[in-house]
Amino acid sequence: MDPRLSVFVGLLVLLALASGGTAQDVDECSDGTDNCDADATCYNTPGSFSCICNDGFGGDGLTCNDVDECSNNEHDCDDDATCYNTPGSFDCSCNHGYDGDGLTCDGKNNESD
Ligand SMILES: [Ca+2]
Repeated sequence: MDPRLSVFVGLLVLLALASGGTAQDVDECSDGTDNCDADATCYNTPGSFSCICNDGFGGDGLTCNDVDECSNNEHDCDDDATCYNTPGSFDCSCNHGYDGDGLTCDGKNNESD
């Protein structure tokens, strides 16, 4: 190899190394080297990555905690249902004497009203 060419190639390698990996991005998410919370989703970005808490969880992505929709009043349970907090979500259950899916509850005994 021409000595001038080998110097040129050497400079190119140094430039690639000095550019901080922008030439060849590392996908920390697929590598598993990210430090996202177990309840967060990792998004690879050029030269880095970001962590976003999943739906139903709040936090900075590195630490995510369940949102208690029941105590925060963020649920959409029927007025005649009881809200039960669950990890990442919540359940609605119609109160005794009411039928429905928890989001909509109908009284069974209209004659007792
Ligand atoms: Ca919850």
